[in-house]
Amino acid sequence: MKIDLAKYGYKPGLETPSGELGRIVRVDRGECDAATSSGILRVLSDSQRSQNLLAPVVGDWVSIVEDPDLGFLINEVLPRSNTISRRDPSEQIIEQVLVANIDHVFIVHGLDRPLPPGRLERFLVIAEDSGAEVSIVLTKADQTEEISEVKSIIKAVAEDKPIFVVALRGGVTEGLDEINKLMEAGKTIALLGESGAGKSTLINALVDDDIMATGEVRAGDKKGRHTTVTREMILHPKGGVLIDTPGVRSVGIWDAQEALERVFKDLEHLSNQCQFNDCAHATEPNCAIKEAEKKEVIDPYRVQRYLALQKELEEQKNR
Ligand SMILES: Nc1nc2c(ncn2[C@@H]2O[C@H](COP(=O)(O)OP(=O)(O)OP(=O)(O)O)[C@@H](O)[C@H]2O)c(=O)[nH]1
Ligand SMILES: [Mg+2]
Ligand SMILES: [Zn+2]
Repeated sequence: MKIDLAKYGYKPGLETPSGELGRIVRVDRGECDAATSSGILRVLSDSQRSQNLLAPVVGDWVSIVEDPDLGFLINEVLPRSNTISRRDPSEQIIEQVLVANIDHVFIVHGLDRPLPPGRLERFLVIAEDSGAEVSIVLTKADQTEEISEVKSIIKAVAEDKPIFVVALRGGVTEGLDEINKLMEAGKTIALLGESGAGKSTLINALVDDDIMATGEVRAGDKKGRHTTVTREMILHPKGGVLIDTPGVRSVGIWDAQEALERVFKDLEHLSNQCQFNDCAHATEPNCAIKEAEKKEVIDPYRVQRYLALQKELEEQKNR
């Protein structure tokens, strides 16, 4: 089936000198699905032969060639306009690129559970670091009476981010229109959030089709069951694509100093008024952060979380 790659985000300038242009819509071990103008192709990532080939991720634009023995091969990953990256969850201190070439990130939270501000801050830093737009989507509005409390938690750590609220249950689809308005041909939106947050349910509702499997959360603690196990790109009827991702409890930030400073610009701004340039906001005299804490104009827990994230980045630099 022919595919109009403009719907998948093709922009002039994305050219391959040799081979066919494709966009990675799904990655399994060593094999990927790629959308090309002639349809979805199953392609191998040619990293055995070309050692320096980047491992392709969902959202990548690639050049595909046909090998008489091996079939379709990716022979080049085109330069990425941006990535969403986190620290690899393995022991090693390395980067893991989650998705590439993203226009908008949705941080998805289910209102059937509490929202720890520290978790939101971490998601904000990795989303902000991509340079894409960032919004927060609250799902399961039918499951809580405390939406305004949750909104004030969000305002305290992400005051400038748009918040969307949806309720999707038994045929009820509240709040979808606002999100559907954002969809347009060529736009790529990635969804991040905890397992059970309702990412796949939201995508199904947006595309009005049961494409992604969804799973009940555990009755007691509302924990998700990790239903989605691979990152996957889904085409929206208006054009534009949504990327579903497996749920993660928390993310390790990666090489995101500037994003950290933007997410914590309130504290960055204050710390410019400390007496010492390298103030650690601990026991130094004339520390603007400590003074603001004493006056109770800033949340000391937010300061602690900020310093912990800074330390995390320092440790990565010094490895
Ligand atoms: N009541 C209600 N339930 C919802 C809503 N959105 C999602 N759910 C339910 O929440 C559960 C988890 O939804 P999923 O879409 O599988 O969550 P997910 O974020 O994709 O989870 P993982 O794939 O594990 O990361 C399912 O039982 C959904 O039916 C909502 O707005 N209201
Ligand atoms: Mg899912
Ligand atoms: Zn200070």
